[in-house]
Amino acid sequence: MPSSPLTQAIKDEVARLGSADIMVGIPSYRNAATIGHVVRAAQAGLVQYFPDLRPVLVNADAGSPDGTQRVVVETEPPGYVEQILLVRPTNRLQRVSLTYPEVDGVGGKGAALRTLFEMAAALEVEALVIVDSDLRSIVPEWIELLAGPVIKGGYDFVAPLYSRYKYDGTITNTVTYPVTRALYGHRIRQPIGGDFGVSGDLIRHYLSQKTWTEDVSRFGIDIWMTTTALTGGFAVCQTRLGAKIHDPKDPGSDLGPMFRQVVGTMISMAGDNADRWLDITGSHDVPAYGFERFVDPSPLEVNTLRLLAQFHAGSLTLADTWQQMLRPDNFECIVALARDAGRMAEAAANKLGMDAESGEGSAGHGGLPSTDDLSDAVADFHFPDDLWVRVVYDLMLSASFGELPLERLVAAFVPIYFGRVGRFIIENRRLSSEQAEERVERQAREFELLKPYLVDRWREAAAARAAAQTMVPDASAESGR
Ligand SMILES: Nc1nc2c(ncn2[C@@H]2O[C@H](COP(=O)(O)OP(=O)(O)OP(=O)(O)O)[C@@H](O)[C@H]2O)c(=O)[nH]1
Ligand SMILES: [Mg+2]
Repeated sequence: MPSSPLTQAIKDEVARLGSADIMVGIPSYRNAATIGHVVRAAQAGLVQYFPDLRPVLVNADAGSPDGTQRVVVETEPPGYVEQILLVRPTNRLQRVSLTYPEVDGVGGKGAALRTLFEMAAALEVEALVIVDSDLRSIVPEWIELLAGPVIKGGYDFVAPLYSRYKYDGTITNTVTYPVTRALYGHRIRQPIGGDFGVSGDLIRHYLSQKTWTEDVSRFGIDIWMTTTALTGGFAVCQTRLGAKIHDPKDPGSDLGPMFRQVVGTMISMAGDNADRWLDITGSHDVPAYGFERFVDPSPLEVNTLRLLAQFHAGSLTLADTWQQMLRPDNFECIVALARDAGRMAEAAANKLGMDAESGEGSAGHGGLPSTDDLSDAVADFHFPDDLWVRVVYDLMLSASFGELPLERLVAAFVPIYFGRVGRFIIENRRLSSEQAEERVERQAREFELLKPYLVDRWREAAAARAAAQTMVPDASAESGR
């Protein structure tokens, strides 16, 4: 890891706290509206479930201008929790809100977590729980569900298991879940869920890593944590948290940068760890902790037309990159699909009185039609599972063995991801959450089934590269004679 010395203020805080057994870390950026509830739930969880441990709660904020830190500091003190839950904890809960330093000039969620790891290591905690600050559905029990497997079960890494609305978590559903499963063989359903439990040993391992990048300082952090736990051979499990309800995002407008950071990190780690996944076939379940819950998460709306329009727009500006990135037959299929997407989105926009390019409702048209109505209007758009798997694998291959830099490839891939998400939403519009889940599983099986497509090409390219490298000294020796 690059060095990011804690600021003097943070070091002073660590010195004041001395040591702790369990820590809850909450990264935040502009979360004044929601973080109060998260802090209250986390405090209550620490006091109620771990009354004999020495607990600390730390908020690592980006210097939010909306008063996020003030909300944390002004949230009811731990004494309030003791009163309403009628518990007498042995140790007083300590609460801190601080502004974290950037890592090599880059701030973001990952940089916030980096400070939390360093503090947790300095305090010598047994378990660190990380929870997002935009959560609505967190309850005190989440702290037990995330820390319990570490403290009681000897696990090092606890990933969340939650029901999410069928259109939420699209990067997870289309890429990080199936690729992590196919590569490393562990069925971790939410590898970038954002809410984790981590052991003291794994925190020290994180801090010893040399693979920290700018993307890891941003939203690459979650897949970095999960993958580092897997490649390091740590004991991983999942925990049943119920529903994840948080600030909603529309994939087409909010998730482009996040996709680049998450997928860029996933791919560069796959490149660094090929010897750990090339021989793995199939996958296995990962143990789950906690009682089953059946809850329906709140729905969220997605602009399907904009997703398809962006897929098409990508084909107009990025075809050269796509051609270098994808195998020729896959490239032809993708370009044809993008053309379909553009044609259907335009026809649908005309019919619904919307702007075809942006997918926005035009003036005078009251609000956007619902996701279902938008999806009905483009129901004939298809994007086959096996084509998606092949293009994701092509992306991984060209990132490791091609000419173009990873950032450019991943950025160029975003519109293709939009196309795939568009199809996923169309396909799931009339389905229940369980049926949509079955589609995610079907696609994950396809990633496993086609893994030889990736592995065979990977081995060929690696062998060709090794051969080229052994040629080079000979050639220079020749010319030197
Ligand atoms: N400290 C810090 N926290 C951040 C920053 N950006 C995001 N976060 C926090 O990271 C957490 C997750 O961010 P979200 O934007 O909710 O992302 P997400 O829920 O993982 O994304 P989706 O599941 O795809 O919607 C929240 O607690 C944010 O406050 C940042 O720049 N600095
Ligand atoms: Mg969120």
